[in-house]
Amino acid sequence: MPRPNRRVITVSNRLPIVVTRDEEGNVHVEPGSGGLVTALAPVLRDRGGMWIGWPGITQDEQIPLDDLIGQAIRQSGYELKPVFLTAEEKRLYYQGFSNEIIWPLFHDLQSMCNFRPEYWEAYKRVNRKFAEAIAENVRRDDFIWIHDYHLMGVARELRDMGIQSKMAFFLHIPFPPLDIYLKLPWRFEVLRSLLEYDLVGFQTLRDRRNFVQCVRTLVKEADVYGKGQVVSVKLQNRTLRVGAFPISIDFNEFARLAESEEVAKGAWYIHEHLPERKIVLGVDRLDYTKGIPERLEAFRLVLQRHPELQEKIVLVQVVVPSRREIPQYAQLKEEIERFVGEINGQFTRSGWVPVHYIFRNLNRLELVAYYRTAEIALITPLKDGMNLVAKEYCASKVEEDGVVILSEFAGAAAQFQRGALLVNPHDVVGVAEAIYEAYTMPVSERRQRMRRLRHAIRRYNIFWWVDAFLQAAIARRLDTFPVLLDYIPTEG
Ligand code: ADQ
Repeated sequence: MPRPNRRVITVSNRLPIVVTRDEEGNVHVEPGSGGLVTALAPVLRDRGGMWIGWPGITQDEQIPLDDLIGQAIRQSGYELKPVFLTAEEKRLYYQGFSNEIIWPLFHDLQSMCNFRPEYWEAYKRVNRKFAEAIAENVRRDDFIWIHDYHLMGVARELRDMGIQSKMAFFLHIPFPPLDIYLKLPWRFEVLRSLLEYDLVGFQTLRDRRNFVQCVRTLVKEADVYGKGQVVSVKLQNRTLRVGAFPISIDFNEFARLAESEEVAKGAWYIHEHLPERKIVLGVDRLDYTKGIPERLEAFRLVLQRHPELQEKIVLVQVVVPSRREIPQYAQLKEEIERFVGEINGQFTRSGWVPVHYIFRNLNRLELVAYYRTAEIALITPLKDGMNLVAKEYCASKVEEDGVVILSEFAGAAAQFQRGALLVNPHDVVGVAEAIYEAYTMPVSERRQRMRRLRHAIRRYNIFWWVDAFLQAAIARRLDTFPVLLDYIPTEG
């Protein structure tokens, strides 16, 4: 473990705060509440660390945030340092380089990339801005932990500024195979910057292997050695570690919420309106990587192939609005809505609507009520770093009954292979048949599978993840890690 007095400086694109405006135009700031914040908050509080990031509104909006951030700091118990972006930086660095290049490329969708040189220039500029904010606040002994694909270039900038502190990076999205990575016009610069960290962490062994293969191929002097969860990369003058750390959730928090009276009431209310029907649940951010149209097609197919399921199941598809300034996202929304309309038009009978479509943010209690009440979770991304919805669903199944249908291409598949029904999301017939299998699965098998899943998620929770990552960054020996598995499909 890092020395107890070593401060942790966490850096992510977004600060863990939510800035909202009420009907009268007053601005409010509240501390964020995701899994990462929950896990890192005690670490930051105990060690006196800080979180550096963009507050989510641009300088051009001219909203004075100082007092509000001061308030958020008092509530969260650790320091928050905002990095301000202009509207143009947001457009080129965030929407452009991060979300029109790296996001699609790293999810194997190179045809959706928009490789504009001005995006790269802005990315470098903003990464330097983040590096400057870190340099102003860091002490020699601090541990700097940088998150995600928006900030891959920060290490290079910091080293150029002479910062010697230990630095680690975690990539929340997949790392692509060599053939795809090679398409990136700035492939050497990005790789070289990643190699400036002391530890680079990925979600799965597959991502780690992809990264190592890119390093071996593109960086002639690199020598990779070791095996297991964490390996070492030796360069001319230094060595860094590269590892796989499957991110997780605060299991107990979800289980506790699921057992609360509010959630029990909410869950009852949802099912009361869908009597004697099994609920198949999909929950995703609006994103083309989540495979929502393919999933709808599979649902249509199961109703056709097994007509006895008609009037017996409903698909509740929750979509969280996201990145709507990017045209592909707006198109996707239209495609989903057209598809839902078509399926409902084709199958609806008096008293039964097959697809219930919800397009908005749900609060935690509503979300957990859906998790708790749905008999089947249908989680079929075309590619996903991990997928926390799958883990949240299992943690919320306090009665240990429920079936997970999960894409082989979600990072979570490796950990779920003994409990979930794993599917190829492109194989819509296969997904349709998995829905049928889940629907007809005997209760004893459902329970056995769900128990296994819950056991693994309870054990390898978000607190385990933070500890494992910090240990890999600092520990001398690396033999204390559990053996991680990969998922490899088998025939038949
Ligand atoms: P995401 O792509 O956002 O994250 P995911 O891991 O599924 O994907 O997390 C989504 C989060 O949003 C979940 O915590 C869920 O509870 C929340 N959420 C979903 N629907 C909601 C709704 N309607 N209302 C409110 N909240 C909702 C990226 C990567 C993932 C990786 C995570 C963490 O793309 O692969 O698992 O980071 O590393």
